[in-house]
Amino acid sequence: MMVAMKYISSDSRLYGIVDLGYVRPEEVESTTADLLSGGIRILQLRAKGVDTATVEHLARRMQPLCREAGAVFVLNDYPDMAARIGADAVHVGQDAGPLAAVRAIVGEDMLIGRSTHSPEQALAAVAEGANYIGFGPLFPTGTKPGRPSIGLQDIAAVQEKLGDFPMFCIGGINGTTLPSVLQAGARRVVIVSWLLQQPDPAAAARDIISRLADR
Ligand code: 3NM
Repeated sequence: MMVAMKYISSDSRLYGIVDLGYVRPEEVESTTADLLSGGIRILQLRAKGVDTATVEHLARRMQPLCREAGAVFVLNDYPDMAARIGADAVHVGQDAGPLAAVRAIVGEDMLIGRSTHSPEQALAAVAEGANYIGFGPLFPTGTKPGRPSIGLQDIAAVQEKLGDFPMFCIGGINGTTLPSVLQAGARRVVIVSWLLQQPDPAAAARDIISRLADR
């Protein structure tokens, strides 16, 4: 059966991550439900340093919740697992090698996202066939400790070159830093720790999404 590639809608402006650095395994489903009810329509499972059987178990729990909400479910880091479970997208870093190799594993119908940390890497990822990119970290962040921040100065130029291509700015974005990120030309953002640590993540997501509308 041909399965159409999922599509990152032009109004998917806020990308959420259920990151096991902040969410306990037993909270993965409730956190997923909260973020989806807040309107997030692209949601990743990020489980660094967790055994692969647990990652797969959690991915298989998140996936139907995302599907039911019409959201893109993204698995971080494991192209073979993403293919096995039929994820909508796989997200890989700069260390994952050429995207053609990732594409060979996941097939033609899966979205591929790549982390990029400079304008050169951003343009290269798009040229290599990424379906979306992350661009950051804009600010220092405890979610990727020790990673140098790249600042805001390149966002507008890269976004200009990419047109409507989905570029998600990431790293240290929160309710307070968001205005400066938008002012710098960002249209889409990933917010991890701040969103997960809000008393009401669904309400916080809703508020951020309203601030990102019509970018
Ligand atoms: N990737 P927070 S920055 C997962 O620049 C991740 O590629 C980054 O988390 C990159 O919103 C980052 O908590 C952490 O800062 C984002």
